[in-house]
Parts: sequence; structure tokens; C-alpha cells
Amino acid sequence: MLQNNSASRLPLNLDEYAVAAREKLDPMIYDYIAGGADDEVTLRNNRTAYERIALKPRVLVDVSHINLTAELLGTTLAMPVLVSIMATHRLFHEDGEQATCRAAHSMGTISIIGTLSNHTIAEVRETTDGPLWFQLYAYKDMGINRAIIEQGVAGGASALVVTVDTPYLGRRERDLRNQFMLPDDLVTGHLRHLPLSNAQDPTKGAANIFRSYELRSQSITWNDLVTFREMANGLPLILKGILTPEDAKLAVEYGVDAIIVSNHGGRQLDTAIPTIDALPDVVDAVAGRIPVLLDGGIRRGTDVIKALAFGARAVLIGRPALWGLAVNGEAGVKHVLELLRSEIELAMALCGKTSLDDLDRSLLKIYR
Ligand code: LAC
Repeated sequence: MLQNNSASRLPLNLDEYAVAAREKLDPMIYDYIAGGADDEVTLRNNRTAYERIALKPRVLVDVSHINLTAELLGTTLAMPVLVSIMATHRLFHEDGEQATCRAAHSMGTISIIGTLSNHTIAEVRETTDGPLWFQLYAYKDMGINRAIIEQGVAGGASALVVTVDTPYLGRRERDLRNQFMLPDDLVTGHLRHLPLSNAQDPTKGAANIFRSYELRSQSITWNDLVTFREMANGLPLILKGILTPEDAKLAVEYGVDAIIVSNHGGRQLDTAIPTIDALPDVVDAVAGRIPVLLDGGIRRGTDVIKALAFGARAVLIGRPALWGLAVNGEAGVKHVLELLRSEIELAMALCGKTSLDDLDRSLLKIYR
């Protein structure tokens, strides 16, 4: 009875989507996404760090109209929230990345397509005209990198995102405990026709993704960014996985167009700094020269406005989008974004702010 009741109403917030998704998913798959590295300290602290930041609302402001539009690399977003990069969306719903990207577009924003997606960017492009960003996981073989990036360019990507925090995969003990394997029928489309190895069947998803971990590069450095940019035909280049002001400054020096402050959702280096704690120093180092984005732990509208008040241009959600996808496909992802948009609007109004430009550090009180 209880279960029927809970199934018949829509989740009220992003955490409730996680609960609803958990009820639907194979525990091994749920754990793969829900989990983090080692003791999951960073995973937890990405959330708890927001609780140490209090809001200082202003009153007697006309908040009858709230404007959530944000400008980002030549695109106007209807809300300052994108969907971050996650592998293999078809683990969660058969409509996969096509559904996630369509949902993001219907909300006036962007979902980034990963190297390890199931649908290729070309397949996503068949179903939507909206802006697409494309991610590179760098492989040892520069020919492979070129072939991956070329698919992004041909698919009409408007930016290339290079993930820089994953020379090796973090140690995820939930996956070891569960002996996590991807289903064999899950194809990672961008790698399908690439000469990654003849040892395994390239149509097998599990083989593909794990083989690709072995073949990924542990040696890319700042100088390789020039090559990636050239391969991307001059598309804006974004780095995902920056946590320090030193690396943020280097990114600007190397001509990077935007950075994403990210600790990979707590899945890589455990005890790495929570992203909201890393953000202010990164913003100060960049000094307005390029946009700074942030992901990790965003679950509430108040989280979003705290990040924007510190100087982020926009934020990205990860796991909640996949929970929405698991619960209800495209409509589920869309509803997750709608919930967050309503929460941002309400938080802005209750803070006495009407546009994202009004958000600054005077809104924040930080407890240490
Ligand atoms: C992960 C990789 C695929 O975090 O990005 O599982």
C-alpha cells in the first residue's frame, strides 16, 4: 500500500528522485552512480559544505519578476544549471542521452555528451536542434583522440570539454564489492568503430568501457591542450576537474575558454576539497577572464545561488539527472530541472534578488 502511494506522486525534490530511482534500479547500477571513492568523504562533504554557508537575505525588494537567464560562451541559458557529463545513460533508460539532451533543451539549457555515452552525438543530433557540448576522455593514442573529437565537431558541438581529473579511475569500493559490470548489450557509440583493441568485441558495452579505461592516457599535460584545440577546429575549450587557483591560472594562461570546478562527484581523489569550498579561490585567481562553472553536490536551489554568489557563472548537476532519467526518462530529467528552477526562483525572491547579476558574496556568511 505504502509503496503504491509513494509511486503515485512525483518526487518533491532531487533527493526524493534518488530514492525513487533506487527503488527501480539494479542495486549494482544504483551503487555505481551513487557511490564515490574510498571512504566517500568528498562525496559527503560536497553536500555538507553547503550547510556551513548561511544566506543573508535582503527585504523590501520588488521580486515579482525573477530573471534566471545566464550568458555562457555565446549561448543564452534559460537557467544557470547544465547537466554534467556521465557515462552510459542507457543504463538508466532506453532513451539514453537522446532523452537527457532533449530534456535539457526543453528547459533552455545543455546536457554535455560524454565520450562514454551510449548514443553518439550524431544520434542525439537527429532528435534535437539545441546546443550540444561534447566531452573528451583522452586516450594514449592521439589518433583515437582525434577520431573522438572529430565526431563531436561533425555532430555540431559548440564546445569541447576535456576532463582532467581522471588519469586513473578512483577506487570505488562499492563497485569492487558488487563486482560491477556493464550489461553486454550496452554500446559506447563513439568508440564503436575505433581501433581500440581487437582483443574484445567492440559491440559489447562492458568490454568496451573497461578496455577503454586501460587505454586512457595517464600522461596528458597542459601542452596537449593546444593539440586538442586544433583537433576541435577552434571550438571553445573547457576543462573539467579544476580545484586550485594555481591550475585555474594555468588554464587562463593556456587559453582555455572556461573551467569547471569539479572533484568528479567525489569519485576520484577521496578527501579532495568540496567544490563549493574550492570555488572562491578559483574565482579570485581567474579574476573574470573566463567563466567558472561548478559541479558536485548541487541538490537545492539555495546551493545554486551560493555557488553563483561566490562567482560561478552556472552550475551542473550530475546524479540527479540520472535519477530523473531512471524514474521517468526524458520527462523525469525535465522534472528534475523544473524542480531546481522553481527552487532557485524561490530562493532568489526570498533573498531579495531578481537577476543572477545581483548575486555576490555579501549574500553569504561562512561558518568554519
Ligand atoms: C566515472 C567515469 C566514467 O566516474 O567518469 O565512473
